[in-house]
Amino acid sequence: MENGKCNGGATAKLPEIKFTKLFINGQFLDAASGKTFETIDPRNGEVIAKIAAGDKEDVDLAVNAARHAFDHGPWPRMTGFERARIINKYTDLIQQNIEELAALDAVDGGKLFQVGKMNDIPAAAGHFRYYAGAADKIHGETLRMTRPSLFGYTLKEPIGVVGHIIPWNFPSIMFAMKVAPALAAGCTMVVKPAEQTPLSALFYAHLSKEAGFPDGVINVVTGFGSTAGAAIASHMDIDKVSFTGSTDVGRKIMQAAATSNLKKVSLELGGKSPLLIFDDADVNKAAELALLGCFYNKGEICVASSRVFVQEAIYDKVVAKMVEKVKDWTVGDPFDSTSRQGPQVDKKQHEKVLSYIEHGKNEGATLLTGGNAIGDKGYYIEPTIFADITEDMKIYKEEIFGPVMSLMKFKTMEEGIKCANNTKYGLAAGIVSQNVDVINTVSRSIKAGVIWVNCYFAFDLDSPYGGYKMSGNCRESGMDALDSYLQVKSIAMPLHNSPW
Ligand code: TXE
Repeated sequence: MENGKCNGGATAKLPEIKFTKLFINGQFLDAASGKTFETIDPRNGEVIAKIAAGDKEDVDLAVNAARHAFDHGPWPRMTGFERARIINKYTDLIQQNIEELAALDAVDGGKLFQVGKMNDIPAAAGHFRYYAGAADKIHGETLRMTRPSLFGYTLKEPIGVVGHIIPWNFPSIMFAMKVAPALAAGCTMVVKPAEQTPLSALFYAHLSKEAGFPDGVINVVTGFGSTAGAAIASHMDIDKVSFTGSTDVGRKIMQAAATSNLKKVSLELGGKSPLLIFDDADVNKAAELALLGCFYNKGEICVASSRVFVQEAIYDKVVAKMVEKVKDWTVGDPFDSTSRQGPQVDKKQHEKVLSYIEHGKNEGATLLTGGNAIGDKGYYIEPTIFADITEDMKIYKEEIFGPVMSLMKFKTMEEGIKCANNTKYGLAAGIVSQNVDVINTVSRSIKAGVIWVNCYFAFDLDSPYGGYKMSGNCRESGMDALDSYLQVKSIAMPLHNSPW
């Protein structure tokens, strides 16, 4: 291959698949229809396991269990301390099973095993530990009230039964990001993992039983979006749906909520995030950040810096450095510790990314490196960089969700800001500069929910994360996420026996 290196065989052990059924009310069950679907290994297109295909009937069963656990069970009535104890035990169990969980995400989603082991699963555990610490710190406010005769205060109460619909690109982190704050708040829930990557969610379900959550608090219904996912979005007895995925499906979920019970909706959607490299940047560091920002997790990340803008004075140097460095961006088996990029998640995503690459070539962009599928087995694609992009090109405007970078040149800071904001999305942005005035002006001018300065993917449990514009309407991580699973109740009473 022309860029990147293709490496050899796997080095880590493949996981044993122990859990393939729905997890409802503390039991592993077949789907009511008896149907299953195949989950596929993207390294070779082979079937890993047959998984229960949950549908509306199964969602109803799971929602009934969650409803019963919420209305009559101990979970929302426990003290925060008691909830924290169980969530902490769950965290310990996740930490004891890091290798197995990382291996499940690697074989199911083509994600790098080493990165899973060092980052994704520890980060998932971190979410549970973080929100365990918050479970006993949920409180309302004493109000001043405008009428002196009234005493008023607020309570924060759990929102109720939550439906979590999660995507395939970060199966463990997404599970934890949604489930952990909802648990701390005292909610009960039904989780639908993506059909491409159901394996780790079922393992998390198994661990939840061992941790001692009461039955019905965490339910997992595997299945397809148009069936199980749609049943969650339109369910009359779910109080909130939290969704991460495509903007198109996000719109459908909002519509389903509007036409059913007006459940609350949290959406974390697509992106086309810009990285702005200013002419005072260190060329080597800037090139590294650009490659990492765009090709990490094979570009299957909603905050990928898929549009890279370089100020003209250093444009040629940065481009040359990226083209040199991408040669070391090794594409290969996700179990091989020398791989930096595994296969795309499935055939559909592989074909989608390759078709965008064809569009780029046909629309007149200059292919600097990559541009091809790798091998005849599995869903591997070369890290691909296009230059001479114009703003009307499809590859510039649409989320590709693969290892494809659009590279552009800008002259002034004002032009850079304008280019960065020229998108319907607003999830994240990166700035590479040493100039504090530039950093401050640009970070305040970009319409995005997350700005990373001289770094990229600087996620932190304490740092709220979410989109402006069509990238979504919620914040995950931090205390904002906890708040999104709580609702405020205002209570007022007269002081003394005075008229109010
Ligand atoms: O996503 P979907 P897909 C983007 C990315 C990618 C594209 C398509 O651009 O190329 O979306 O990926 C469930 N009602 N992102 O098709 O369909 C589905 O089962 C209820 C961005 O896989 O949005 C899965 O659990 N649920 C992204 C989840 O929604 C439905 C992550 C996501 O699937 C449903 C993934 C329906 N009608 C893809 N249809 C991000 N923001 O990180 C599907 N689902």
